[in-house]
Amino acid sequence: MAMMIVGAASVTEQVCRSCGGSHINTFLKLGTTPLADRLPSSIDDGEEEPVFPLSVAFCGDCSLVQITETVNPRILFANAYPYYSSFSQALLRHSRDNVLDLIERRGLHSGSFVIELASNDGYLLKNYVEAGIPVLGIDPADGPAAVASEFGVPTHVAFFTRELAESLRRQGVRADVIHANNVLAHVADTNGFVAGIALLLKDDGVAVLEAPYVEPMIDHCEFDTIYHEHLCYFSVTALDKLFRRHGLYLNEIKQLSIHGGSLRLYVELQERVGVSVRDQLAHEKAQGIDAIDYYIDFSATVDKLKVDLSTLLRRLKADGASIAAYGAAAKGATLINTVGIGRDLIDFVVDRNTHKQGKYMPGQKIPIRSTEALLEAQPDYVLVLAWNFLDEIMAQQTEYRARGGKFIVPVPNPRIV
Ligand code: JHZ
Ligand code: ZN
Repeated sequence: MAMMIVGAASVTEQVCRSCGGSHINTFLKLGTTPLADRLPSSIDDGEEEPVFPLSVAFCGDCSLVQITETVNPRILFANAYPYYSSFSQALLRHSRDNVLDLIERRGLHSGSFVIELASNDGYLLKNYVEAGIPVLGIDPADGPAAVASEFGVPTHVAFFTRELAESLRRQGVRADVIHANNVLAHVADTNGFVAGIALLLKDDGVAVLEAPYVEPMIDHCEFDTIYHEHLCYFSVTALDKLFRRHGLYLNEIKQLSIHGGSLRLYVELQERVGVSVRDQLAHEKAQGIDAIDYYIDFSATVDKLKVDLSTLLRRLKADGASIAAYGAAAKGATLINTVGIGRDLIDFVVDRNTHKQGKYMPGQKIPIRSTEALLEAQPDYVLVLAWNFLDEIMAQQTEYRARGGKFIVPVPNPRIV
């Protein structure tokens, strides 16, 4: 169903999203790509898929890595957004462990209050509900929010903004814990979002955020995690400056393996910066992550990976092999569209997410099927687009492998396993 879009489809930013500085250096251009989570319902629905420029820049003033194009969030998130967190067991375990740790460390109980921004299908908050701790989810995507309500997670369907935070605060809402996983990088008004967190925290509350970390993205050539939903690629240096601007302090961090390497950030209204943050700031300085030189070679590394992967797939195909792909992930859309992997190479993509099955990959229009299709068709190779869940996928596909099937992992260098 067509929806009314208020405002332009996209804008090209001229200044830094975080500090407003004008020393923006573009270091990677991925051309124009379609939207990674907008899955066409047919190969030819007569509708031209919109494409947008995808270029990455470094801010010389605050060190934030960011894309320069902002696509209207109503186009990105509100209309049939197909990402549902609960399809990965590893992510569910990861989220549950996080909640249990916080309940214990902060002594949370039935009188506490927890908010999650971008609560999706309730994958995280349901753990608090089980423990009898009151929660509120906030998420603009109505499909996932409806599932959350079924889990007993009350969800306010809206974008989280400073204005929403002000209105909740006027109603007396303040939280002991605010979760925000994989959402800070998605928000166009970065400063408004952080200001909203500051408004909703109790004086001794903590905001616990997760975001992919720019260091492994560069070092492991995870360029496919770049797409229009991801406006920012954070370093600790850039985050520290962002939070301080709003009277918040990044006091503790943890490095996590999820999504190819992420940071968990513990942010509070009181300044008590711990050794984990001090050490990582020193590490980033020593590595040069706070300077443009660190990013300059990335474009050549990405180009090499693109050529290597394309060559590998074309060679296998020329030798008569059949190839499918695993995971209709957003990052998969970047990979296939920037490398040029179409239906001539990949017969189909499988995904557990029932909301993605029956649809097509953006741009290349490769059909998405259920994971059973792997045993039905037994392709010789499967390109793992959701390489961040490789262990989970391999464990699940023992039968496919026992029958001789092989996986191709695209990053950091294409390899067959
Ligand atoms: P997944 C997501 O990106 C969403 P995506 C979002 N854009 C974001 O910010 C990042 O994460 C961090 C499927 N799957 O989660 C599920 C199986 O089929 O890595 C997903 O469709 N079987 C907000 O979309 C896809 O693969 C499985 O066993 O790039 C994985 O996508 C598992 C584990 C997953 O990220
Ligand atoms: Zn900046």
